[in-house]
Amino acid sequence: MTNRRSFLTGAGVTVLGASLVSKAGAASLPEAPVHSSAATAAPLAPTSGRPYNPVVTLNGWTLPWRMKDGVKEFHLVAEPVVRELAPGMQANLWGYNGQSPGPTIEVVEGDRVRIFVTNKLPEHTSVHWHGQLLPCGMDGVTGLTQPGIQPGKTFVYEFVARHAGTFMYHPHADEMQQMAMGMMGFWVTHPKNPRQHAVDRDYVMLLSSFDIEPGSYTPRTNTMLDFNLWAINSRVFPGLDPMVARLNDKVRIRVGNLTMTNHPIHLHGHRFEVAGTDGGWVPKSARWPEVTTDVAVGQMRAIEFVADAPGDWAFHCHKSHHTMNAMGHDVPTLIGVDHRGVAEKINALVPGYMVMGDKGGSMGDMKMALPANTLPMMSGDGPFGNLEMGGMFTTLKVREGLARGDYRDPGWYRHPAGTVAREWTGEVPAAVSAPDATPAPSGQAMDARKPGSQESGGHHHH
Ligand SMILES: [Cu+2]
Repeated sequence: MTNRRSFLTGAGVTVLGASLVSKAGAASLPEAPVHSSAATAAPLAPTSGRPYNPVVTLNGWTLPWRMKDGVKEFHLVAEPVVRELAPGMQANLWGYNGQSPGPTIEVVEGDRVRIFVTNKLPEHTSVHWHGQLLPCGMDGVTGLTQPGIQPGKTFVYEFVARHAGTFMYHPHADEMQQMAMGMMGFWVTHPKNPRQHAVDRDYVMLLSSFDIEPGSYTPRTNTMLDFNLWAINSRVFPGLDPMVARLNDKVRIRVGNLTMTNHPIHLHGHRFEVAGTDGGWVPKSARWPEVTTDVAVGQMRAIEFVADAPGDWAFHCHKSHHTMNAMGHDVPTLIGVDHRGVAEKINALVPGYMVMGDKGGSMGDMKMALPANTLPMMSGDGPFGNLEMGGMFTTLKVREGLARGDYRDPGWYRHPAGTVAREWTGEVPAAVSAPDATPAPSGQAMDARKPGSQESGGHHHH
């Protein structure tokens, strides 16, 4: 754990004087810390106000506040940022305080909260506090509850965080563009009693998607559905840190979805319960065991489980194209197609041409020349080779003997002897094979359905 002071002076964090943000009224504005490192920041333990158990934003950070006359004051700056999606790829995004997603805001049930929002974008914006029960005029819907915050202007929002739970913030202004550019952030309201809903590790993540053409840096913001990068906290595998848990820790993972499609989130090796939504906590009697939970567009789900199985467990969206990076969309299915001779002929015309996928789609071990600033579709080095993953994928690493609050990557799991799937070298029993599917030689009688046949039964004998 770090306290606020060491957090602020830690690597990747710089504090901008408020005067850089706004000349008018500089004295009254809280500082707007900026975070540039893509590493997961240590949990930010509260130094004022009610105590709580801070969350960990995977590959992100929590926004420090100042206490002024009993009010928690935060300062968000909406601005263009450069985000490393994974080593080897940077994206020009929009976000808050130097990063996309913006910093996580953590408060306690009953806190009065004042949030200054400065707009350094080239167009107007607003901030909607998704899931909060607040005065209508603080809801952040441009045109409906407030005028847009024009470039260069600062607005102030103020409300009481009335109920504990899992929330998010995002613009309600030119939404399709601004969210496609990465503008969003997480919000956690902790319970007044820190023992209520207490867990040992509490991870938070927002799901986002981008459409960045291979070789370019800026998302296409008019894309409606055909995104090609599926991100957790604006990072894609192998750019995501593992989630770490001590054996038998109670773990919560809070997931919010601000993409334009649903994501069935799946955890290996454990059973979990959905303990909360953006509407609040689910009563214990209404929970049931799951290993996958669908997080629909605009929803949040807080899952809880006991990390009782040591190992490196996959955690991912179950839509298989959401665990791939860009370039996968226009590749035709070629399994079973005989390419022999074709590649050589094409190679004479297009040097470097590669036949892909005739034995399945595996491209993990292929070394292709990629355009600049482009990630491989399927990558990630594991202890047994290439993971062939991208996008919304990371791991939950459960280990015995970790210290409380130690979030460092413990390395790859060392499996007990005899517990890893291995090649069988003994006798193999004869396998039952499918009926011979070889087409009958021409001239031989066969039963075939004539396309479009109107005859009853549709059978036609040759
Ligand atoms: Cu998905």
